[in-house]
Amino acid sequence: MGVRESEPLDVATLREDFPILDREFDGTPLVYLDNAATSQTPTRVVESLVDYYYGYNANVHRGIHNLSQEASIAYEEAHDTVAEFVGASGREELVFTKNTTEAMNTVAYAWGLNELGPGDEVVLTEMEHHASLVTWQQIAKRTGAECKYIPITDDGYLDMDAAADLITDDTRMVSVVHVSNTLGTVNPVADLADLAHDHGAYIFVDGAQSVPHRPVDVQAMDCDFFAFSGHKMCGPTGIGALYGKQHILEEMEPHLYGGDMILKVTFEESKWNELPWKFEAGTPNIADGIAFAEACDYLDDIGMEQVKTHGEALTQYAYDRLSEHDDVEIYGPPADDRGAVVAFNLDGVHAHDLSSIVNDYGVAIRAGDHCTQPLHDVLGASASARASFYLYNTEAEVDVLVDAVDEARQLFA
Ligand code: C6P
Repeated sequence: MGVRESEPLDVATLREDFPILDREFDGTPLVYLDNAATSQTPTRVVESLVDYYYGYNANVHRGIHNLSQEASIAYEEAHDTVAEFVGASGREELVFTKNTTEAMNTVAYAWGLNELGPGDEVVLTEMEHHASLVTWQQIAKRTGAECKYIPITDDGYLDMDAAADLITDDTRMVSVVHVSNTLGTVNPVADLADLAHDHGAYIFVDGAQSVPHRPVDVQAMDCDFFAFSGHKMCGPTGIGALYGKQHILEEMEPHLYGGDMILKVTFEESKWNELPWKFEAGTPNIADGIAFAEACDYLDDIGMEQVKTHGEALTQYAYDRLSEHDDVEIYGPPADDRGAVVAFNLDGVHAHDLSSIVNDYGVAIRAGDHCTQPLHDVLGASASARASFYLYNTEAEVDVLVDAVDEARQLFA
């Protein structure tokens, strides 16, 4: 498939890349609308794993034999591919991690524990995922720093006036989600980066829900750190990435020690390896790293602009259809200004019951707090149901969801 900037996605053909979408449960076809949790994996990404294990499985950076050379080259080049996918300048700025959560923890431990102290502030938002909220909260407790939260407006945007007041010369880190996994809000991260930098602070952008769905350029947004996960963007589980500006990563001390992250070791001292290996201690996740790059190539071949356009159209459609009844409350900004998630509640039906009923229709959605408990407190809801879309979803699948929600409405009437 070539890049077709202006053409809509050929979803019917594209679905053939995802054999799992043909699954049925007792004759009911699967409708997979839980993509914000984990996306499905196309055949060529799975094949890249098989190719690795059947063809050149060996440890990297540790052997001069042929297999190790092949694995090392593929693993290193995977960093280049993933770096390029988000606009980083090269592999030096792109550390492979287990996932977004581990990327956050890497910066929190390697930078936060060393740099933060009493009087310092970390500014987050009320819509943070627990991956950043809990991480900075705990690092703040250990260092004596304080966390502050930018509030959201009634329509689910960040209150940027409050942001301007909260980010001060005491701020050392601004940690903000790019696209909210619950509200779908697309935050103005470049503006927040300017605000942070005006006060000498760093900004960490959580791109778990943006990189899979829209073109991202970390240099254009001028963030200092950026994190994302392979399993939400057609890649395998167990692999993600931390982007960091090279000069910052160079200044940072590693927080995990062991093999491959060193250049020279004596009984007294150790000298760290060059980037990014300094932050990849021990045998890395070689196979999944290579498959992660294959997923980036897959999305690149389709075209991220088309992926974005398709997601926006489907989100608008789902929003409109779910809004046909006024007993449905949808959280977050209007349909034409959000990421590909729609979190909602049906009056009188708990989100878990709703999720269970739509499951009988083959529809997979998520119910709960979506790892945003404090945000749900702000919304005044203990839980919500969430449908989330990706490049292979169709309007017909949204219709199945809406029919299933109708069924729940009738059952609980
Ligand atoms: N959100 C969801 O269903 P990991 O688990 O490390 O790959 O990603 C964590 C994470 C961080 N930030 C955001 C905005 C996220 O959405 C997620 C993962 C999933 O919404 C699982 S809780």
